[in-house]
Amino acid sequence: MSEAVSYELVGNIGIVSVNNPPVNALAQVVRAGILEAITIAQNDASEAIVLCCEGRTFIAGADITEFGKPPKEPGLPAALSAIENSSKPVIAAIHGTALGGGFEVALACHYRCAIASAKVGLPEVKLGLLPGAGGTQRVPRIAGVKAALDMITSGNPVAAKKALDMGLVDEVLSGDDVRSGAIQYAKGLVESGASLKRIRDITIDSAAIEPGFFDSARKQLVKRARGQIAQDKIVSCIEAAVNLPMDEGLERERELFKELVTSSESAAMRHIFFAERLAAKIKGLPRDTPVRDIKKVAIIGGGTMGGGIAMCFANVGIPVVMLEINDEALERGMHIIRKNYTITVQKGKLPADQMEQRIGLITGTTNYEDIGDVDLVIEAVFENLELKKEIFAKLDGVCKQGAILATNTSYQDVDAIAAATSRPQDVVGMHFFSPANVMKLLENVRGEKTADDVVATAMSIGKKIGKVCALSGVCYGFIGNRMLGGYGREAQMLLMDGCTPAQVDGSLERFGMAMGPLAMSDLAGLDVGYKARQGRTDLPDDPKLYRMGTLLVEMGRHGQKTGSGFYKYDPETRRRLSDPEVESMIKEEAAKLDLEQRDIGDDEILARCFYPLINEAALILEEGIAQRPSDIDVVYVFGYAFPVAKGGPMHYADQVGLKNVYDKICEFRDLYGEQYWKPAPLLKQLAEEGSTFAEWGAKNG
Ligand code: 3H9
Repeated sequence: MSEAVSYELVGNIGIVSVNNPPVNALAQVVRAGILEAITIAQNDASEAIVLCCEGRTFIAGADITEFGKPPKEPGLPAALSAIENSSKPVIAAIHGTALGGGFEVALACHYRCAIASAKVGLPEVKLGLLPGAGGTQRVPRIAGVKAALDMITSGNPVAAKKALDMGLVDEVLSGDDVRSGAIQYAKGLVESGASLKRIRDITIDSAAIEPGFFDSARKQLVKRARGQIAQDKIVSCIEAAVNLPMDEGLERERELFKELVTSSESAAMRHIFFAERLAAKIKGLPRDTPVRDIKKVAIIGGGTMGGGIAMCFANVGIPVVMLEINDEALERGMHIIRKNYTITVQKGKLPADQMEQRIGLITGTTNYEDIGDVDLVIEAVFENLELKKEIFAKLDGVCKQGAILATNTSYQDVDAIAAATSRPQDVVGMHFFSPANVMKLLENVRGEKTADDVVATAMSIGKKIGKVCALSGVCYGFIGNRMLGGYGREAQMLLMDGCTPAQVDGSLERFGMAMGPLAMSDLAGLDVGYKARQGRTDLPDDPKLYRMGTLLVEMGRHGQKTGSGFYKYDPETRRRLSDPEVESMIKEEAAKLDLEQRDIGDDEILARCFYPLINEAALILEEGIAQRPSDIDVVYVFGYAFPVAKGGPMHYADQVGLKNVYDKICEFRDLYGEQYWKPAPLLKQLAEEGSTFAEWGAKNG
């Protein structure tokens, strides 16, 4: 037997046990081991076979590291055929998460039992793939076409109880001991003379599918897919499950899986899967670095940001004290929190009683003395360094020793804030993204004096509250906002050179950005950038620079909140509409500056907006602000809605070719000046070496 799979006979039940830590992925040794064990079990005294797993989970899927490499025999279909064609019933015993190929193994079994805490799912779409081992053919046969489509195109897991209701599992076991529960269940099946239930033998009633069902599913998925191709192919597979015999359906599924596994989208999404996990690791810090216990949290500031952060902690059962300057502000903050939870309840995503429980965990105060006992404070007041320093000096006075003092600042100097206390080792940046209860990214900022265990705690508590964490060093804007400067600047420069706002945003949205930069500025408020620019002395004296953004604010067009900005907004639907007034104003302003307007295509728009971002990222890497290129990709995908199917700006740059990026930046430098376009030395070096950020990361990250 292979090392990763063992087989033993316990009474009349054969036990196939997979042991391939950490998540029992279906590496070649596992596939071979299952095949061998099932073959042995055919000829021994067993009357039923239980397939279970050691460790924390049932099989969590194919081994993703094998994709993109030459296939190794046996393939998964061979192991699944052996299970399905077994002469004795095979029972999958599920604990943890049965995902992807892992759940497909379970679906090939004749019966599936699970403990109550288990989940099953087909998350392949999140890797730009589709279930390639029968998932698209078997799930519609047992759960129905609509449920299968929802499950496979969302990729979201289903808890055991719901899986039972959907017909995905046959039994939810009592207790946590999956192995003995499954043995009992198997014995019961043997005693009752249960048949070999093969999902493949079920026929789907195609007459029950409404005409046009698949076409309308495709249309609905286009928006969610944001340029990804897997969704459409999943619909094709499920259509095949309805219209073709099982073996032909499996063949179709295999064919489309092969197309996806070699696609650039899936490569990008797999890159992000591993990048996300790598970002949690801190260079030079052992994995088992002790973390501080966080049992109670205080948030300073109950505005939109503070309220959102409070919700993140209440959502995982951690009590929060929210501190505001007066009762009125506090009440406003609590009201926003209640409103946000109510929306979640109305959407059916949270039971009403849980909403009350969560709100019950959030208390308010206006007195610093009341937060002396908390383990973590997160300051979330507006961006004013002096105010933040004052607050940290107060925190230093009241907080217990060992409490972590975090600032949610987006730009300010964490070291200067830390210096306002007598305990800079306990000060760290925890930069949440708005809305904090929704956005996945948490950019933790390590100050010069931040203690290792404080950094480790910020990363681990971030994971606990469901965030994807990345670590940044201290600089203006940290990783994400620092890179954004040139992106926003060029979006406006393009207007002066001949684009309309809709053209700029359209190009970036077709690329896959959730929202173009000008529409995004309208959403955030044009006055925000305007005010930030007022205080800056480092900007070139150039009348072209941010001209439209400035003029629009001066006209009272602050973006969505005033009903107009780069666009106008339908007062009823809030839909954005091109505004001919803005378009002619752009032309007039360009004429005043003697600028020649020209037709600009998508390629130039993408290069002008993204290459400054990539160039800044190269500086960030050289300066050691980011630990590795893939962390920057994580920041952009989870914090700035960069399309995951493009893998983040660093991965994208590698795909375009760093020489191409560098040459273009040099071309723009010659056209528009070095004050905007100055190639980063690292980018130049890698371009000349014919290397990539990924290769640099592997050596230095
Ligand atoms: C598929 O199945 C295709 C089939 O339909 C068709 C085949 C023909 N492979 O996430 P964690 C590593 S596609 C390789 O931190 P958690 C991970 O990188 C697959 N490695 O733990 C990490 O390594 P490290 C469909 C994997 O407890 C370590 O395991 N399945 C895989 O927070 C721990 O991971 C999926 O997409 C893998 N499949 O979460 C499921 N999975 O320690 C993907 C994990 O070096 N996996 N690793 O950083 C997950 O969603 C989560 O890992 C899971 C555990 C929920 C299982």
